[in-house]
Amino acid sequence: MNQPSRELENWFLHFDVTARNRRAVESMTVLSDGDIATRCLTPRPEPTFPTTLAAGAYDEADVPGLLVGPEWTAMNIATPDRAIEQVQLDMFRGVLSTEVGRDGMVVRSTRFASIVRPGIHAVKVVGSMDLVGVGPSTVTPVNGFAVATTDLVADDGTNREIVRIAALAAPSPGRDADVVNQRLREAVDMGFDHLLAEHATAWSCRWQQCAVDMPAQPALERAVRLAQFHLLSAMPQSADAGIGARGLTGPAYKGHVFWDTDVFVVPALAAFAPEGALGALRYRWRRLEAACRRASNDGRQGARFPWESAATGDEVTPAIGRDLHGGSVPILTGQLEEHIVADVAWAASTYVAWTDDTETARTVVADLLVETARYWQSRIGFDSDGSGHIRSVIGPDEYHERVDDNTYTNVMARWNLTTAADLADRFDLPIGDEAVRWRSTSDQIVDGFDADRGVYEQFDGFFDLDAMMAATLGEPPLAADALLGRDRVQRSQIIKQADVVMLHHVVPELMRSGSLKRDLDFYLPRTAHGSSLSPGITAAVLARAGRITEAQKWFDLAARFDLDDVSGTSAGGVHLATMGGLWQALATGFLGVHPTATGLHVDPIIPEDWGTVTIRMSFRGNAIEVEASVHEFCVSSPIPITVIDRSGNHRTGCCIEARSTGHDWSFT
Ligand code: IFM
Repeated sequence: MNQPSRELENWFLHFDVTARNRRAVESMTVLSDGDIATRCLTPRPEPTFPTTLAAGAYDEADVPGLLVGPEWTAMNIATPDRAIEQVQLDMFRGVLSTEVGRDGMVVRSTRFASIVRPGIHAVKVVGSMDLVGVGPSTVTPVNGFAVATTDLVADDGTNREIVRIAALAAPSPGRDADVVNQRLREAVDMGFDHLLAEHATAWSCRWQQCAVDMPAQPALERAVRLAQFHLLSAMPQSADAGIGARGLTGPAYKGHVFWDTDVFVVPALAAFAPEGALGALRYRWRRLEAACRRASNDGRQGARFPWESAATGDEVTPAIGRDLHGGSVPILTGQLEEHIVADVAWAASTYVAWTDDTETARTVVADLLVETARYWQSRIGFDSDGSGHIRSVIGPDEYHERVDDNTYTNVMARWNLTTAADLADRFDLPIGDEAVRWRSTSDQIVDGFDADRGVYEQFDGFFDLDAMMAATLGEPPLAADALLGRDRVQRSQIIKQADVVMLHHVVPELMRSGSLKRDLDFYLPRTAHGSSLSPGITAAVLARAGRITEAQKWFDLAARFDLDDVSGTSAGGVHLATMGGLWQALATGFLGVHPTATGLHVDPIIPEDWGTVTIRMSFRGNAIEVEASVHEFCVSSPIPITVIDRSGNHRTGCCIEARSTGHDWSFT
């Protein structure tokens, strides 16, 4: 197997900081050890807000938000007038370098958040003594966080160097008050350079397992690496916490956990950092009791996971939001966006497909699948003709509310019921005749397929709405609800994000033959891509459909979503679902890589101008590499694995190569 390309330039991201992009750059350059994150460019007397966030540390408001921790980077640093600030993120080593100043009056900083010792963060600042002052001498602990810092100051009469090492701990009831002092002493004894070296080595080890190389497309390569950098950084290490929609990179959505994690982030991590995917599943599993309580309060059985989740696993979606004009709007997703229940189960099953972790399948995954299946069994209503329905929901397309039989929700519920029944059989779970009932319900539930059109109807009555196309409002991505108004958009066929199309990515095996092309033709012109979740999955599905130029267009958009602050919302944190979707689009969409019961399916559809693409991941405990171009692919593994091509041919070995025959692959 090859080492990840160490072409230095493509492991660095450079930003010229301006008043306009400052907040987005802060988000993209947050350094997180998984438990605690620091957001800061050059340290200043007035630090960046929020400087410190911790996984799982929320306040106790009705709608809880992430607590903001100590401003440990505050420093007595002056900057000359009209100073230019430049920032460089070294993704290979997890290090941020900054430079601010002009006319030779420059302050430089180097900072990291140790992934070897979570909670130890450090910064070194060097600059003219006129600019770099000593202090402040203490950092105030806030919001229950503990913090201890040490400044090591040196100067040569002209320049001053300050090394600040901080030990941080999130609020925790049983925490030993002295623990941060002890950790700080150990870190100071090791010294900045040693701490940095071990941290950088740990990052490079992470990359050995998962780096993507796209040497012919340096901009895309950097974007995919940035996505992986933030996905890896978001994995809680010791905290019992989920992964929020923006990780710990900013305050947007108050750090809440959505389906973004289950459907967009977990499948990517399951493939290239399975321990992170397992952490996300355990977060859900530990909150099963809260989900069961919710279902019971609703008069249902099993577990109903919240649309937005924080520390406890209770529903924390706010009831009211604001529109662009500051008017209040009711938010119904917390009551109605129920597909999250199946999404959680699906993520669990995806983890097992990649890892073959039988112990987790028998325990964590079995519990999640059984309780979610029980929920659907009690939620689905039956008409007199025996057909099963799920009425009054919101699907992934949030422009349409209180709809009946949303296809995404119904098909995912069907998947949930049958997969839980299969797992119950596999492990001989003591659930009586429930599995039999689940199978029969899954047969009865309607899926909205219109045989005449060959298209799934997104929900009952969708085809009767105004057939308006997104392009009539402008070039997507666009916020069609803001442009048209809530009522108008609800009466139209314009949809916010991939909905039926999502299913072709998530559960393609359940979709009717021939529907992929027709669903794409029908829904793409109607999709506004008003959610950051949409472009990546759209690219993945288009690639599978062989529509490569269109797939590239949406892939490029997902790649630059935060880098170009496409939606103007990156100030609130990077979009982790877009990042997970980007990796999935590359791996599942373009390289056609996904786990099956008998081996790894590989069927690349690589754009000519991409040259060779290499992805690294872990398949059933082995570090593997897939290298693909238009003409050939090669899968390398330390022990023999089985690869399955487009036509279902199997080949087992440590180095499996195939050549394109034009329409198919031929193993060589
Ligand atoms: O989960 C998403 C949803 O699909 C669209 N609105 C934003 C949420 C958080 O990213």
